[in-house]
Amino acid sequence: MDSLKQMAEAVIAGDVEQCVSLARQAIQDNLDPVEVIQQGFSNGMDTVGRKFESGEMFLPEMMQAAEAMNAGVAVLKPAIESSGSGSLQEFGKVVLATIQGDMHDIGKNIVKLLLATSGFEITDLGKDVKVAAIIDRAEEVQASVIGVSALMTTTMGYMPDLIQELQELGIKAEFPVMVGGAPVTEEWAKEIGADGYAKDAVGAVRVAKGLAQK
Ligand code: HCB
Repeated sequence: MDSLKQMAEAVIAGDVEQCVSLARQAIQDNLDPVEVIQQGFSNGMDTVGRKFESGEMFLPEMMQAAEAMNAGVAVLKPAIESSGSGSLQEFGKVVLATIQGDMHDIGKNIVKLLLATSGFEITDLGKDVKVAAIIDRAEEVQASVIGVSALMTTTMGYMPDLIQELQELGIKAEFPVMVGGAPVTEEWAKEIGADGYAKDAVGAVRVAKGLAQK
């Protein structure tokens, strides 16, 4: 089995030690740490999600898988940070949050890591963040981009609220909004009037750079 497949399997098994060991091996083998996260660990998470939905896995196993993935990502973090160009170019400020009602933050944290290592200054508001708090902080730090994450169909609905609120306050043009998270699609992002959509963290860096330079 190739190492990316082993990583996915280790996440599915919720095996923290194996995730750590595979991540360490990946660094030794000079594998691209971002590819390792996206093609390895995240693929495992997709399977976990499907198994949870079909009733083959339950909440404690999903939590264990999340712990294993976080442990692997933590090992890769310094390698991503040291490969970043953050100190070379400043692209602007991003206020990041997982939207109200939503406790999923693994993806948002990966987006944060890549944005930070690509030259953005990040204000991370964490998870389960109310629309008003996101807007307040964006105004306070004079953000170049607002990045929001939603992992559930039930919480995606707060994203249009954020955009509507910015419109009502007359500050929509000042704060472009980038949306993402597994259930979010490009079409939906357009429909709600978001300024950008990214399917993964690498895409989020590209989209944020475009929005920050407008
Ligand atoms: Co959670 N959960 N969960 N969960 N969970 C999902 C999201 C389901 C889809 C699983 C399923 O049923 N198939 C489902 C949601 C169904 C729906 O849509 N309504 C679900 C459910 C139902 C729940 C609970 C309600 C379960 C319960 O309690 N009965 C509960 C929700 C609690 C709440 O939020 N109020 C819950 C809890 C959990 C945990 C705690 C066990 C754990 C989260 C741990 C944590 O985040 N700290 C968890 C997990 C891990 C998942 C799955 C398996 C994986 C999510 C994940 O981390 N993926 C997920 C299934 C799935 O999504 N496939 C499942 C990996 C990351 C890297 O991908 O998509 O988040 P990502 O991020 C990408 C990408 O989207 C993009 O870049 C990232 C990196 O490449 N991106 C952005 C993300 N945000 C962006 C923002 C931008 O601006 C731009 C790009």
